[in-house]
Amino acid sequence: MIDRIDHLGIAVNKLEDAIPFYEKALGLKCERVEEIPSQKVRTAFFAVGEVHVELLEPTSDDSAVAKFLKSHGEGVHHVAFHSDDLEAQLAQAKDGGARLINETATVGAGGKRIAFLHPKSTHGVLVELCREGKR
Ligand code: CMX
Repeated sequence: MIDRIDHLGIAVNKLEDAIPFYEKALGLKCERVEEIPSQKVRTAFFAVGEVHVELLEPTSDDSAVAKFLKSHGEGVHHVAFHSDDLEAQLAQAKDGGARLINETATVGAGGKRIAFLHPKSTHGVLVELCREGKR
């Protein structure tokens, strides 16, 4: 069901300060900036082959990313795996001992369906599972 890494989420203090590094120093192109009110973030996406880098800037002090920045500083925030069957993937994760942050998928950037696994149950990495469309 998991067929690729979809994106790496990187927490940054300000998109406008971080985007130039990816564009000028790495030569990548910012495809789009998108605000996701439900996650309290603004995001910027860069394609690297079929994988993306997603920069995450908090839009509120009580957002998950603001809390992460306070405790960890800027850096890798999550790894997102693409799955062709999100419901079955979540059931497998639960059976395998992962703690589901989202029991059912919610809508994230680009209209994708997303769900997170708690880092305390995944050897320290916040894991996102995602898929386009309805299932
Ligand atoms: N990666 C690894 N560890 C992390 C982490 C992360 N991104 N975020 C928190 N943790 C660790 C903390 O360091 C802490 O560990 P210690 O107890 O050893 O210090 C522990 O997790 C805290 O866990 P908690 O008290 O249960 O939860 P928090 O209130 O800190 O929230 C989390 C953490 C993962 C449950 C919360 O951030 C969450 O629900 N995330 C999912 C949603 C999200 O991240 N949205 C933003 C991105 C949206 C997008 O990509 O579009």
